[in-house]
Amino acid sequence: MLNFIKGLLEKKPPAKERPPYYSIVCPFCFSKFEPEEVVFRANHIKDNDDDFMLQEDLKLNNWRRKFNLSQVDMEAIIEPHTIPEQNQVYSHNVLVAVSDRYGVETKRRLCPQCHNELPISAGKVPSNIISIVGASQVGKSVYMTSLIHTLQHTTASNFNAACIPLSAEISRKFRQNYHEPIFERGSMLQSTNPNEQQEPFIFQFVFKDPDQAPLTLVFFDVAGEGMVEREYIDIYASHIKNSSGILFLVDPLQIRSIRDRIHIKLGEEEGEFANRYDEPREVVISLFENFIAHQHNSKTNIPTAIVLTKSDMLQYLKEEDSEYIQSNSNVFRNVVHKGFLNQTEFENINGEISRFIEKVDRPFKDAVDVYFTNTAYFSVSALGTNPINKQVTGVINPTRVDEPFIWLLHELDYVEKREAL
Ligand SMILES: Nc1nc2c(ncn2[C@@H]2O[C@H](COP(=O)(O)OP(=O)(O)O)[C@@H](O)[C@H]2O)c(=O)[nH]1
Ligand SMILES: [Mg+2]
Ligand SMILES: [Zn+2]
Repeated sequence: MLNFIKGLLEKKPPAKERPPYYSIVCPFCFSKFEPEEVVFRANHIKDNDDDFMLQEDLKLNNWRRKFNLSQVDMEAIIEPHTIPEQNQVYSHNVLVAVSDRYGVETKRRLCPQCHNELPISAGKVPSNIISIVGASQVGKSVYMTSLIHTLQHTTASNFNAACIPLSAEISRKFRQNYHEPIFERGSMLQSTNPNEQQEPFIFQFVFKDPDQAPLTLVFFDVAGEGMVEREYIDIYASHIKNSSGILFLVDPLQIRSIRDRIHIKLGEEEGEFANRYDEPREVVISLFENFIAHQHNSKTNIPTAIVLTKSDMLQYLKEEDSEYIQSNSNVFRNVVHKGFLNQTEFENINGEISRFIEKVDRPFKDAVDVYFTNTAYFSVSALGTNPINKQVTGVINPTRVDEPFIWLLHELDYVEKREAL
């Protein structure tokens, strides 16, 4: 009897009814379309057939140009509507393969807008794009690197999952351009050159339990300064609009009252201090007006984590009975969530940081409250230490970096939130 009751209690809540298929958000250009709108890449070349010879692919090359990637010639595009029904293959109600007029099958499904090859799971599982946004110099690139590092090394195993780059090319670029410089050499990145836009980093977060749908994670490292170019703004706009979750980064040093205080405490040995700041409130307003409001003209319910970065710097504010940060503050303590979002830890950090933000930058908090309905507050340190002259001397010691991400997973119904037993 007891086991029976226990069994009932442990039973997972009934799974939400799965729709027959899901709309696809392209992880490369972020356009949104239905699975039947995909096109295919031929799996072979025929030199003596104009249709099937190696050829220029305008859509793909246009996309590649935006990210300063080399121009390429490709196999033919196959439009599914030209293929008789008996030569189309469906899996889970999604068109996944076609055979061309030579009888050669292709499973290379492409985005109809940019002609990049879609992940195998596209259309069969929800597409979840997580955007990392914030003003220039808030720490987006460093945080993205530290987050992916942590997802791969600890979060994945804590949630019985694996975090896998979508392609060998993404894996290599992430390692060479981000992970090795920061985690192996301790050197900070040059600020993202607006003329050399980094294409999105795409990872699959796959649970070992086959009943749990995987997530496609897209991290787009935005050059804040580059957001003036029309083409780039367009990509960025659909990126945000079609996101399932937003990590909105705020640098405590962008907040004037905090900056002045830390300046006084640090005196001479102050290390890196960006000299130009956008007020967080201006960033949130421009984010909303340029990228979100266009569509809905009201609040957005995209879950948005407001993330205070560089929390290691807050040690200069900490004092017993300080009105800002006390010595026993949650921000200095790393917390590991394992299997679920720990409710008490979540409520502690959310409460502390939202009160902190309210105290130091009320206009920003008000703007967030006006535009976003589903928010929570976090603090992270991607490095655990303050680099001097763009160089970290000791070991990198990330603090609470995956917590906002796990909260987003919870809001998207991938993990539960509860008290530790
Ligand atoms: N103290 C401290 N500084 C950080 C941390 N993360 C980033 N920074 C500093 O912030 C600078 C800008 O970071 P970056 O990620 O390039 O900013 P982005 O312009 O938003 O991509 C870095 O060069 C570091 O000096 C952190 O966790 N702690
Ligand atoms: Mg950057
Ligand atoms: Zn696309």
